Amino acid sequence: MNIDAYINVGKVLSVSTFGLINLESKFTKVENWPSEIRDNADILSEEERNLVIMLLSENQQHLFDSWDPPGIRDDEKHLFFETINRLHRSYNIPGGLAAYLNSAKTLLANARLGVNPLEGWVPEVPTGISLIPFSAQYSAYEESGISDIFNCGFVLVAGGLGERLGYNGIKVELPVEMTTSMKYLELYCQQILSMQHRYKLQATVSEGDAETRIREHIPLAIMVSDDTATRTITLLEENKYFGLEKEQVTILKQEKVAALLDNDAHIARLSTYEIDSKPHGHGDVHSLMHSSGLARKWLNEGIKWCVFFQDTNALAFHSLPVMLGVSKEFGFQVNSLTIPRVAKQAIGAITKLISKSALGVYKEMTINIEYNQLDPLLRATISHEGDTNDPTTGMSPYPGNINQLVFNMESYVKTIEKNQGVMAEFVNPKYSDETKTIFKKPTRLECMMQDFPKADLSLCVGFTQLPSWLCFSPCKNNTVDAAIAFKSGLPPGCAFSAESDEYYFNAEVLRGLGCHITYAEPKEFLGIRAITGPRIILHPSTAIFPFEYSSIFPNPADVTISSRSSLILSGNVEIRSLNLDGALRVEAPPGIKIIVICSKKNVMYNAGHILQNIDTTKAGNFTTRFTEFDKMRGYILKKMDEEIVKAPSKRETEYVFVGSGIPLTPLSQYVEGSEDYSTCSNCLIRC
Ligand code: UGB
Repeated sequence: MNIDAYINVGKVLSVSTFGLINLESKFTKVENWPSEIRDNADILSEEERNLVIMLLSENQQHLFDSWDPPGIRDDEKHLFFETINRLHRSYNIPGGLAAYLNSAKTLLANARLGVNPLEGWVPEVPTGISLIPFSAQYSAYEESGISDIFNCGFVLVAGGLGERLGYNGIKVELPVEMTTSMKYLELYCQQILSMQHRYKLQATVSEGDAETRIREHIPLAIMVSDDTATRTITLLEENKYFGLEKEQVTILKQEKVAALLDNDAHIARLSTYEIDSKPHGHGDVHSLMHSSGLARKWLNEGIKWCVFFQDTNALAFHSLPVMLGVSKEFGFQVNSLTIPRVAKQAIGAITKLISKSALGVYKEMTINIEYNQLDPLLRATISHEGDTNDPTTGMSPYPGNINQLVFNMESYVKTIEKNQGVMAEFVNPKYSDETKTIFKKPTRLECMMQDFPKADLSLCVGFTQLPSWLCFSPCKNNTVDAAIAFKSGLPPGCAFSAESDEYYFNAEVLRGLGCHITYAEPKEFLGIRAITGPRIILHPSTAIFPFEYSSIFPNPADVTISSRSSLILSGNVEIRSLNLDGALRVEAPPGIKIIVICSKKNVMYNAGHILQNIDTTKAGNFTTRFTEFDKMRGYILKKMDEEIVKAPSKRETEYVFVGSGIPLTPLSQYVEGSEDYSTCSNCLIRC
């Protein structure tokens, strides 16, 4: 343990078995302890006594209020100290819990006074790359980035409570959409697995990368917290890591920090012997990547890019090759994926900050300004109107951060080996009075992973901007807040909108290729309106990146999909022609390809899937009949009918499907044009 933090606050230190105690403190003498804890002195170990000295020195006497005399609930008292010790030792800044409380006092005082944490910095709109999907420029970056897919290491931050969503489980177990019910974690694992299968051989390997040549896997790290650890690990175990090898997944656990009651940083209790603690923010991921040795290990294994992503954004990886291409072209050591931001949207803003001192020293950094800090910063520097839209574009001039970050692995490791991965902290208390003295609920210090560039202003930082339909639609908000956001013109960011956007992404990529897609009129559920069809889902084993879609749909002009249709593809599938008005599911198992040739004349028709409104206000059997996933959507997806195409045997490797009711034909026996003569039992239009 390093003593700097204590020296900074001017205290004299001594190293004890516990760590550091303040020898000047009057609390080194038991007689100076408050009576409740003094009475218990004899039952305490030396380490526990030192913790008492530290707590009392830090003005935390209230923690011993209403303690029982010795002999009563002693086990709970020892558990209390266990928690304090954990909070002390796990805090990633030298000085432990005392350093935390001291920082908290300073930050809380600043928050109360409304001190601008960015005093001296003036924001500007940063320059970055804004791309039009599927333009020549987009495709060039995509092509340049694809050879580095196997050189990525993925880091999922999944320690958050999901308080805004109000869901009781872990967010990564939520289904992305109800057509396949694929869970977020399953989707991410399957995407990594598919990237590994498809792009291993294309990995660019430089001469020195001996490890890359023998590396079999793309690694995944998942940061969890006490709130999410057990359920995340159980989910992985129960599902055999969704196809990944257990050893390619590393779980990093972030510890919590003490919750604080007031501006004096008094630690909050849940009960007499129970401390209230909360997650410290996703910024902990960098200190864990460092302290676990994982970042260094990945670098040694030939990982060139570290990809950070959040728990519920199903669109996260479609643009990864583009980001890699941009990072390579511009030498970005930190590349943030951004979207056009609507003023006041609860996403941070990527901003170039300029500081010019009186002595003429010039500094600049491109950094995320969190949504709660942007408005005061703009008011203090640019305009008293704060966070508003540019009247010409109707959008905020600052690109929106979606916490999808690609870091150059080498400079990442270099930086965290210098600063131990410690990120700057902030506090965001919600006050219940005008004098800003009472908190609505206990607060805590937090840190953010996107603050990484603050650690080294010489890092080359940039962004890649894409429209949100291509890269961002999280499931973060409960339906009430989502409806309020929707009404004020902001993205709802809830289960329904995330599901709708997943279908929309696929449909829009197909439409961009030239397929004939008809969109359904938006429907309203629980006060949120969104497009509900067609519902097109491509499993990662079929395609992830937009350019991959063109080999699945080689003749887009021969593909027509109606607004109420559902098309679900998995495995090696090729749709040469299709006219769909209903639900079609094509599942090619590993090693087999299924080619769909349903000529335009044959409308593949069936009752398909429908969305049925559910009345969430009804009590009674509503609570038992519908799952929490249904209730957070306000509808259920009813599968009335669907055509399921599966390969019959493994004798052949390629099969052709020509229409409903007709057995698959091995490609070798397929006679071109035979589909035109097929009679489809479900066809409305006879061939
Ligand atoms: N998370 C952790 O792993 N640990 C924690 O202690 C806390 C969170 P939120 P937030 O894209 O919509 C972020 O709570 O923090 C994980 C950006 O800061 O969902 O309000 C958690 O599990 C903001 O700039 O988001 O805002 C989740 O996976 C903007 O980009 C992730 O961290 C915004 O996301 C994010 O946590 C957005």
